[in-house]
Amino acid sequence: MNTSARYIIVVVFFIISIHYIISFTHESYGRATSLSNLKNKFLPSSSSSSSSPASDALENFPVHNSPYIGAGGFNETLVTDKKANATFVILCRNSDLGNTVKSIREIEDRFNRRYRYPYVLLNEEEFTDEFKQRISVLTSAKIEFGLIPREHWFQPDWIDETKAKAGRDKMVENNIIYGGSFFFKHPLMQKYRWYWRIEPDVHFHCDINYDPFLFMQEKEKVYSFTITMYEYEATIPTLWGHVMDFAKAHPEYIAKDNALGFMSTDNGKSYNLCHFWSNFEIADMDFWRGEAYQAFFDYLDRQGGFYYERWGDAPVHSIAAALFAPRDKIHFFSDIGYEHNPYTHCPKDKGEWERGRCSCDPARSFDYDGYSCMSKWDKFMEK
Ligand SMILES: Nc1nc2c(ncn2[C@@H]2O[C@H](COP(=O)(O)OP(=O)(O)O)[C@@H](O)[C@H]2O)c(=O)[nH]1
Ligand SMILES: [Mg+2]
Repeated sequence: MNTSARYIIVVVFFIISIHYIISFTHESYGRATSLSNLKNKFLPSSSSSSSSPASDALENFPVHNSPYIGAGGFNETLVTDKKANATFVILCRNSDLGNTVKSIREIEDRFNRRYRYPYVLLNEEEFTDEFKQRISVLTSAKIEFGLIPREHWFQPDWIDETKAKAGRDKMVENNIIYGGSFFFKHPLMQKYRWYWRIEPDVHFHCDINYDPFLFMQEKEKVYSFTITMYEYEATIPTLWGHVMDFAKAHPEYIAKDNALGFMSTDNGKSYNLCHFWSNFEIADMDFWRGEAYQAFFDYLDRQGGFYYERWGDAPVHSIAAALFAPRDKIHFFSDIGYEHNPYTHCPKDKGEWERGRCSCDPARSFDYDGYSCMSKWDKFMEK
């Protein structure tokens, strides 16, 4: 072998060695110069179509060590030490599928992928197979799909339909008080004490880095909210009168240090229409199942106002919480960024907003909007 041939061999050997050393020490260089990558670059695309696009994509994509990507794909940082006996509950129709998917996706991302609380979805019709399948892939938590019993949904026979129709025509909007109010009686809900109500098409704007169910349990709260506002008077013209009749007849149910003063500044004579917006609720079902609320609901139900007027579950739940629970058992979750069209509660405390990595704009929070009752709540709780 002559000198120049030997010289070329040494140079080639040197280049190959450097290539291997850099391949091992620099991942991106190794990936860029891997044989499969070079093959993809230089061969026409049809020749690589037989290989799976997913594996190509993974190979070419930097996978970061992220706390969110666990061995099972998600839920790596599952919090398992202590859990409450709790569930999410969603009342929805088959036609709400797309929006229900969005709501569950958001609460999973912001909270539940680390806690894996179960879901109960309720409908007065059977959920379709497509509905169940599309919901089931969203979480590894248990999901149960329930049918609401007829008597928990439809208008009872003793209601005068002509009068009820007149009420419906006047209000246009069709309330679903029974569906929204009887979920805690549903057989699938019996095994749970705490629930978190979610609706299709709501948004969770901040990370929730602790367990609100356990918070409720440990602080002995019974009811919680994120948004409070005025109710339309036209939907409840006679409700307050009936509430006061009940309260007078049953002083034994009225809690000491209750929150009546938040809703009435003349000791119950008139109602200022403030209520908690019940599309978001984390609450204790033992409270709804208890004697006071049961007697209260039965009394209101006998007045027929759920049908003749449009009494909603929001004012009924709110008034019950205000009357039958001490005020310090009602909790405002200031740190849970929540949106139900058209209103958003966004944490205004900078620390909360930053810790939650919130995607909402605190300047546009509903809290101190003219239609919100938040400033009344603040003032009432300061006293
Ligand atoms: N299964 C079922 N769910 C319903 C029906 N109407 C409303 N809902 C659900 O009840 C909740 C409240 O309804 P929504 O239209 O959002 O009332 P709003 O928030 O008071 O305007 C949502 O979770 C809906 O998906 C219905 O006819 N059947
Ligand atoms: Mg709604």
